[in-house]
Amino acid sequence: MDDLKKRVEEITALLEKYNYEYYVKDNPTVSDAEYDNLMDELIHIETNHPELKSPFSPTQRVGGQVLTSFEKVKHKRMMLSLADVFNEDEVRDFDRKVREALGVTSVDYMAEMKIDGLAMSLDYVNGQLNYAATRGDGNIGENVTSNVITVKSIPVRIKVNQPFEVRGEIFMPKKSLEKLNTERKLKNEPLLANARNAAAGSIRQLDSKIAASRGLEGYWYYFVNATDFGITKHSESLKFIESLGFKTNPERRICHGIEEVIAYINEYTKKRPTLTYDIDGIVIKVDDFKYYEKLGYTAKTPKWAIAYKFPPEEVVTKLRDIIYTVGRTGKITPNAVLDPVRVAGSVVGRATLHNEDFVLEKGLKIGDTIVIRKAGDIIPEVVRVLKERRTGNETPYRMIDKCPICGSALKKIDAMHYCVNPKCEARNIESLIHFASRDAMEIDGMGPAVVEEFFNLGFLRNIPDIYKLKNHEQAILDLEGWSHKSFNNLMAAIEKSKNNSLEKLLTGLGINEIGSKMARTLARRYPDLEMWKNLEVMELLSLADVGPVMADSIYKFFHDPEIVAMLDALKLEGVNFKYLGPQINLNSPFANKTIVLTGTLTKYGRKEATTLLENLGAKVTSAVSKSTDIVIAGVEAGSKLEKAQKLGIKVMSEDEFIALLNK
Ligand code: 3B8
Repeated sequence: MDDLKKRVEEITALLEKYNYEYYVKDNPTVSDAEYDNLMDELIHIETNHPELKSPFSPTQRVGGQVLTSFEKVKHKRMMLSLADVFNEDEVRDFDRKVREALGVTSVDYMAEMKIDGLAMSLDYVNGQLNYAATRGDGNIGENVTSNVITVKSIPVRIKVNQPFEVRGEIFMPKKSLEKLNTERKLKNEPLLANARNAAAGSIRQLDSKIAASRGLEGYWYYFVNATDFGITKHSESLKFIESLGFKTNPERRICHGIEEVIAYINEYTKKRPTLTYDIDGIVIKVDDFKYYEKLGYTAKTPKWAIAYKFPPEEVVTKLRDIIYTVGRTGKITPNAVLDPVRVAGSVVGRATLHNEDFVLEKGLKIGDTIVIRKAGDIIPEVVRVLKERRTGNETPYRMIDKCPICGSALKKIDAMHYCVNPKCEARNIESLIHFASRDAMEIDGMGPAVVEEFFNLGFLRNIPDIYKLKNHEQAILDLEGWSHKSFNNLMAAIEKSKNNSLEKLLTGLGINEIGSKMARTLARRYPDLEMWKNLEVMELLSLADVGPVMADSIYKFFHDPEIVAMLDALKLEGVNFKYLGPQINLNSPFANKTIVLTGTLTKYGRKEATTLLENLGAKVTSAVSKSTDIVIAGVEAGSKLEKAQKLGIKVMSEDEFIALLNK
């Protein structure tokens, strides 16, 4: 047995060494076959002797763990983020403030790539990875170790026994993102808009096999305990963690004074497209630790570092046309039709123009040469017209005055134009799409394209028609792209939707002002749709969170004879009208209580605690007042706790709260 244990340790040490050579140094010393043989031997031993299997075994780094949720981790030291600056002047301002605070004429900085990924903390105890955690709110993050260890360049053991924490970025290299998006396109899944979303989405997978398949990487840029090791400079701390096996980004440079920083920024602005990963800026850090304390911190950011963010990429293209879309509420939106161009990682052919005023302000004419970019790196927007490029052949813009779909006159409300014809096809199509959508009735296989096709063929005119689609079986099977299997799947999804809880139906009905969150709150309060037909405006107004506009909208909706008829038809089809979510337990000490959460809750996050309390019939609010019944105070509770004590409101600790949850 001891021999086997020794062999496991031997193989583990070898595989860790080979991982390091291959994934960190990019310099393998063994063949794939040799590596695979060792891995097979280890798998074999672990299968026959599960007691010898460690969660950090090299065999576990291909994924396999499936969690139901991520545990919370309280960071040993606050995990801060960086303040952003957007131009050269602001970079110089930063330098000036640093020099003034320190009373020196020039400062050495370290300039680094600002990687577009997900910040991560790696904590080691006795030389063994203890956890990998996300930043979260800086105080409490999530334990995502099972996913992070699938990044094979990360050491799970280090040759240091002291408390040890490094921080860095987990990211998805450009190649991995492209591959993932190609796969998603084939499967008709929505594409990931950027590297950050892709990395965050991968690390949030509960099944670590998925994270393992995403080709993630990590660079480590901050050594929390550096001074405990006698290290005096950031640049040295990076060399030190590198010597322990951590991958650091080689594209870094010590800059003597701000002019060298500016030169570095200019150099890497040019080099950016040649990097194998996405960066969204440059990080500038004071190199010498002896200055850190003097420079200090704000609540969220250190004052000894800053992030210079690149301006969004701007691209020139042509405005070919302006076309209009009609939303579910009848809202008319002008859209720019563009010559397709590549911008910030994807090809763009459309951009929203919001409303008439926006187009007039920008002074757009059809045929214009224009500049576009992506706002927040995701949504394409028109920046400006290049008037000097006009030829005289451009067509002036005029807002339409009739609905492009049904032809009825548009009505202008504030800045927006609306088609107010309730029978407008476009509005009906949008309503049907909304009803079937994920937040609403969640009918798989009934996306926008299917709804539109069925609508145009006359199979679907209104919501109850969805439940009569089975009568069109032969006609649907005759359509291109449909098989018995896909038809049956759709029918099953439609049947399933009949059993949805009330909040999904309420969301799907598309009552103005009622989104999915409000629908849930209201469904708890009035758990049967039949009750809704008799609600008075005054009663609705008495509810917290319901204002006059919403109350009026709900009242009008349920007093519209056509809608009443539609609801009766749905009931006849067997659609459930009742709330099926967690029942309010009137015996719970939290039922009907108004509760404020303050401080940091360590077991449940704030969101989770709120849901738990709401499910018990409590109302969770943010400000302490006379009408507050209970204040639940977590770690480091501040002014709200003081106020509660002043007002004599009952205060509960997190432990008391947890103990009473199941009462
Ligand atoms: C302190 C130093 C936050 C960061 C930091 O590539 C701090 O250094 C930080 F409070 O967020 N995205 C980097 C990157 C991010 C940070 C950093 N260095 N290279 C990044």
